[in-house]
Amino acid sequence: MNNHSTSEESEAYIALGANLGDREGTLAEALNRLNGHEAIQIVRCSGVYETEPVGYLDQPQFLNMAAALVTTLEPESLLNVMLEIETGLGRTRDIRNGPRTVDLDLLWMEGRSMDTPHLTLPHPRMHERAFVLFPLNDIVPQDEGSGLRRIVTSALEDIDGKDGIRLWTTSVWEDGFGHSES
Ligand code: PH2
Ligand code: MG
Ligand code: MG
Repeated sequence: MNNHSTSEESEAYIALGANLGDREGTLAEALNRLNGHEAIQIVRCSGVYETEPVGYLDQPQFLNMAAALVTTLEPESLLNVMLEIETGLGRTRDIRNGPRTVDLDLLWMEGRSMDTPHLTLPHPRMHERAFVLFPLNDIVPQDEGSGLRRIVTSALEDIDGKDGIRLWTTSVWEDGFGHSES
C-alpha cells in the first residue's frame, strides 16, 4: 500500500459546475474521467440544473449537478484527482468565482471532518448554495445516517424557493450504472 490510499472504501459527495463551452458534454466527461480512475467509482448522479451565477454575476448561466462516489483514496488524493481533471478539461483560474469550463468541489466524505489550507470538510459553504443543495438533495438517501441528510434538509429549509434554479435534464451520464439498462 502506498501513502495515497488505504483499502477502506469511503463514500464521498462532490458538486460539479460548468458555464463555458459544451457544459453538458464537459460534465459528462468529468464523470467519465472520475469513474475511469482505478480507485473511484461513481455510484449516483443528481439531475442537472441550470442556475443563475452566484457571487460574480457577469457570467453565463451554470449547469450544476452532484454525484456520489466510493473511493479508497484519502480526501487530499481525491481532491488532487479532481483538480487534475479540471485542468485537463480546460479549467483556468482567472477571476475568483468567475466563468469556468468545469469546477469540481469535494463537499463531504464519510466520517471525515478536517480543516487544512487545501481542504475543509464538510465544505464550509455548501449549506448556503442552492446550486449545490438542490442537486445534493436528489442523491443523499433519506436514511443516510451520518449527518449529511440532516445538513441538506435543514439548509434547504433556510432557502427561499427554487429561484434561479431549474431542472435542465434528469441525467447527463448513464454509463457505468447497472440500473440504466433495465
Ligand atoms: N460556482 C461558483 C460561483 N458561483 N454560481 C452558480 N450558479 N453555480 C456555480 O457552480 C458557481 C456559482 C464558485 O465555484
Ligand atoms: Mg465551486
Ligand atoms: Mg472549486
